[in-house]
Amino acid sequence: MHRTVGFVRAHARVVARATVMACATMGFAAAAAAPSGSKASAAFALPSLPWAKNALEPYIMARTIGFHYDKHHRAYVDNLNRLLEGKGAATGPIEKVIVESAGKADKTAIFNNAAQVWNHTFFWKSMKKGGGGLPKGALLDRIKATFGSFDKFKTAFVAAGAAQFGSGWVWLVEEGKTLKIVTTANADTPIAHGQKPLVTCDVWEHAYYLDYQNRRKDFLAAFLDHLVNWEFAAAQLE
Ligand code: MN3
Repeated sequence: MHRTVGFVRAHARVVARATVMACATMGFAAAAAAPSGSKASAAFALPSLPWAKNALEPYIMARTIGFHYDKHHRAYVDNLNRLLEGKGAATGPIEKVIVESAGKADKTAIFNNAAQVWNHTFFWKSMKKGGGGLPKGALLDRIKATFGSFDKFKTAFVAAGAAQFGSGWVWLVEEGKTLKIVTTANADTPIAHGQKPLVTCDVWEHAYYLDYQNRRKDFLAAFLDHLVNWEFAAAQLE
């Protein structure tokens, strides 16, 4: 969790609001309200996967995506809606819920579930069939300038993801005008810290255990070599 004292917190919240606006075009808007008279409906809907469940095979098998999306991602959506039910807090984009609950002791469950909904939606978009390899153009130039070479970036990204103790995420983000590799623990997310995510890989065991067991590094290497969607990453910078 980020620091929650004095100036640092106030500054972080201003930055985070700007991030919410920057993310507002990503398609995470709340679902339309229920027709009157119907049973109260979910405020946030589970976003569709951007590809078929078997599209990432053999690097991530359909069975893994099935559990990960239909059980884990859906549970975060359901939990969030249950937590927000009757509180009138589910209006507006989910980014607003995340930023407004971040670092608040009485809203930890709301933050965890909202951030996990957002992180997973972003993770699916961070991958595609036939992905991986080198990014193009300005993004490649910036990665080389920041990390020394694309291979050095890959080594650092895999090392960071492998070193994340327990559950969490590894990200390529832009902070200010600087690219960075960062990790977040559990549900935590760069959008709560004023950083702009470009791509992420989920390093919770549920993301890879069926396919890779304890070989998290092999999963991270497959993510970079065969799955990462660099066009999506580049689009985040535009
Ligand atoms: Mn996950």
